[in-house]
Parts: sequence; structure tokens; C-alpha cells
Amino acid sequence: MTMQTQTITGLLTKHFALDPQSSKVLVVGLGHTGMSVARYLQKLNYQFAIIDSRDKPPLIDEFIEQMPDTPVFTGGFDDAAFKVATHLVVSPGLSLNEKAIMKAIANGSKIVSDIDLFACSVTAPIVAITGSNGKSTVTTMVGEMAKAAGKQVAMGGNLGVPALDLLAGPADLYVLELSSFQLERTSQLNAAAGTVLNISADHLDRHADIAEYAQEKQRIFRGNGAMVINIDDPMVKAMQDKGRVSYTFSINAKADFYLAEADGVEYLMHKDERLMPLADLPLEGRHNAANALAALALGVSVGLDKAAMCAALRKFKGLEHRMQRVAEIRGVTWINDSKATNIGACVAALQGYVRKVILIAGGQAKGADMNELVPAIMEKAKSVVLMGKDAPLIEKALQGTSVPVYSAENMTQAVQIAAGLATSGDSVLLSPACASLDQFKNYQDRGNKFTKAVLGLST
Ligand code: UMA
Ligand code: ADP
Repeated sequence: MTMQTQTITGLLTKHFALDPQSSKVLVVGLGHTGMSVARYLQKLNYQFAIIDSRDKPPLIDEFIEQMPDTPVFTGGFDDAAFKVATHLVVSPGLSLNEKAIMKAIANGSKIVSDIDLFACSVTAPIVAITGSNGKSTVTTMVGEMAKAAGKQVAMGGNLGVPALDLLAGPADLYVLELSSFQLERTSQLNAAAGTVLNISADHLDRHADIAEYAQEKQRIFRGNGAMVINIDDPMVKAMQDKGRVSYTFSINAKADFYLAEADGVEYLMHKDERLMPLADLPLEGRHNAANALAALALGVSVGLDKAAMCAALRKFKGLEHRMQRVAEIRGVTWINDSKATNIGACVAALQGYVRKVILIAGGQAKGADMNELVPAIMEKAKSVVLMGKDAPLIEKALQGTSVPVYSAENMTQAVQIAAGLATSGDSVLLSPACASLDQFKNYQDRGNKFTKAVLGLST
């Protein structure tokens, strides 16, 4: 449910001195976020311009067609555009340490994020989800659970529809996936329930260190809503505020939501209640048990019906490019986990295996220390095929271990090398622990190329 225009502009004026008459907003970035911000500001009659450092930003044609009268600057950060701005709405892909942005802040421009604008515009409760891994899975699980429980749910944020575009339709619950980049510039979020699923090294090319990265994630708990806390993760556990309503979850110990065995069956539990057998969850990997428990905790904290939530989990087929079984060819199982763009996701994927696997990894390390991959690789990989820009970092980390390492120029070659190494009963896992942008359009493109190369093996 959204508010009346006047109430929204009143709140924006109160919190950010963002006033439709006197403020001049510069929307920085013409991607999906920038476009959604522009639509929002136009609807509320704010004065604004948009700027993007690229010569031809991806949505420029769409923008000019929809808002022909709005000033648009491309091909650099024009000083004059920043000088007149009282407020900047900076897209998450851009660091606030950009020279032009820092200068504008020093000159008094205020930073407002799209998530701030969103938070000041809704009355329906928000469930907010962040973490290094599992955000999209848990966000989608909660969305499906809410639907099954009869709610009119709007889901988006870092996943899918930009937050502000969710305001276009009716909703009695919002489910938002939020990245550290979105959270670092947000000050007005007050989610009814929020979680940091886990913290492991990621985006250290943008954040000074893991402590700063964790601090940005912790901003999801601003306000007084319920906190959903993963007590298996020490950095997350330390975020718990004992004075607030909180729900803990764990796959290793007793918590509000946890796993327990009875008569040889492992159950998802809420306190003393058996919610459903874990085996009914149709997803690979132990980390998905943690995701299901987190989703249940979030659902309970906003009053969703437990039976409906379990029905949604039983039907949940998982998302593409996350531990997705692509094919079984001559007894070899091929798994696409291209979305494993950091070490934590790759380690979680490896830990889910009982038998050793052939791992395909590499790409852009984003400043992470690849030595952290070594214990899981030593325990669970019989060989490793490396590709991409930072393959040498992984190779160096594995020097001195007994794990054989092979190098590939591209995905087709990586798949062919892995096919040559695998024998019946083996699994080959693409779980790169790195971003894809050095060799692919995005992680989807990487996963699709993997799938294509694998399917090519059978012909
Ligand atoms: N860029 C420039 N110059 C500019 C503006 C942007 O070079 O003036 C570059 C950025 O450096 C970046 C790219 O353009 O490489 C896109 O940036 P953006 O902020 O304009 O991206 P949007 O299209 O608005 O998409 C963003 C999120 N992208 C990022 O945070 C990088 C999308 O998450 C999100 O779905 C969308 O907002 C709507 O909320 C994507 C993502 O990769 C899926 N997120 C990261 C992740 O999940 O790891 C955080
Ligand atoms: P995100 O949106 O945070 O990137 P996804 O659900 O898209 O999360 O999953 C990204 C990667 O992380 C995939 O490789 C997936 O297998 C892995 N993953 C999912 N949940 C977890 C978890 N709870 N812990 C560790 N890794 C996970």
C-alpha cells in the first residue's frame, strides 16, 4: 500500500529536506535504478536531471522517449550538473567515492537512495533481505510463501524489479532483496522484518574491508522491526540486539528455527514444532536448508501461515544458475552454479558434496583472498579447471597442495577438459568463486555458455 503524494513529499521534506518546490535532484546513473528513480520523481513533480558517465548508457533511448523534456547528461560527470544539485540519488553500481560525487557531498548535496524514497512511500510492511549469499533464493522463497498465504506481495530490489517500480501496483507486503551498495546509502529503511543471511568476503573492490562491508549490511536492521539472525555466522550473531524482537536460525544448533532428527527423519523445526521433513525441500546443498529456515523465520515474523509457507517450500524449484542440475551424461552429473560469484558460495557448494567433484572456477576475484578457498577445495575437489582473469590467484593458492590444476582459455575448453577428467559417478561443478565480467556479459551468460558446452558433449 502506498501513501498519498502529499504525505510522501512531506516525509521526504522532513527527513531529507527534499522539497518539490525548491530542491534540484540529480539522478546519477541511467540504468534500471536511475530509470525507476526518474519515473518516481516525475510522478511527484520534483525538478530533476539525470547523468551517466557512459557515452551511451543502457536505457538512454527509453529515457528520452519517456521523458523528452528532462535534462540528460552523458559521456562523463559534468561539473555544472553536480554544482546545482541539492540532492543526489546515486545508482548502486556507482561508488560514493567517485570524485564528482565526493565533491558534491562536500559542497552540501544530500545523498538519498532509491530505497530511502521507497521506504518513505509505503505503509505496507517490508521484509528486507541481505547477506553475501542466498539473498535471491530467500527473497523468492518468502515471495512464494506470502503468495501461498494469500498475500498480495510485491517482490524486487536488487533482484528483478527495482524497488521504486514496485509502487506501481497494489501490495500488502513488500519483499526486498538489498545489496550492500543499496544499504550503504540508505538511512530511512524501517523493515517489519530484516535479515543478514551471512557474511563472507565480497565486493572488497568497493568496500574498504570485510568489517566495513558487514557494517553496511547491518544497516538493514535500522528501525525497530524483527531481526532474523543466523547464529551459525559469528559476524551476523554479533549484530543481534537483545532488546529487539528477534528470531534465530541455525543448521548446526538449536535455535528458534533449526534442524532436528526424529526416527531417522531430519525436520525443519520451529521451537518444538516439526514444520516439514528437510527431504521435502527440492533443492541441492545444505546451505539451502539454512535459506529455508531463514525464509520461515521471516514469514513467521510477519504473520504468514506456517502450513502455507511449507506448501510453498515443497514446490520451490530453485533459481537458475544456482546449483542447477544441467545434465547427466555417461554417468557424469553437471551442475551449473554460475551465480557463485564469491568464495562463500563456492565453499557452500563444495561442502554440500559427499564425494569429491571436479570444480570449474575463476573469473574476477573482486579483491578477495583466494587462499580462503583452499581448505574446501582440498577436502572436496579431485581436480580444478581454472579460467578467467584471476585464475592465477587460485592457482597460486593451490600451489603445494596435491590437487591437480588445469587451465582453460574459455568455457568450451573448460568443459572439454572436465569431460576428459570425469568418469562415471563423478560430478562436475561450475562454481567460479569469482565474478564473470572479464569473459562474459554476466553470470547468466556464463551459466548459459556452460550449459551449451555441456549439452554439446552429448551430441
Ligand atoms: N555505471 C557507469 N556510469 C554511470 C552509472 C553506472 O559506468 O554513470 C556502471 C556501474 O559502474 C555498473 C553498471 O553501470 O557497472 C550498472 O550500474 P547501475 O547502478 O546503473 O545498475 P542498475 O541497472 O541500476 O542495476 C542496479 C543493480 N546493479 C548493481 O548494483 C551493479 C542491480 O543488481 C539491481 O537489480 C538494480 O539496480 C535494481 O535495483 C544487479 C547486481 O549485479 C543484479 N547487483 C550486485 C550483486 O548482486 O552482486 C550488487
Ligand atoms: P545472492 O542473491 O545473495 O547472490 P543467490 O540465492 O542468488 O544469492 O545464490 C548465489 C550463490 O550463493 C549460489 O552459488 C548459491 O548456490 C549460493 N548460496 C545460496 N544460498 C547460500 C547460503 N545460505 N550460503 C552460502 N551460499 C549460498
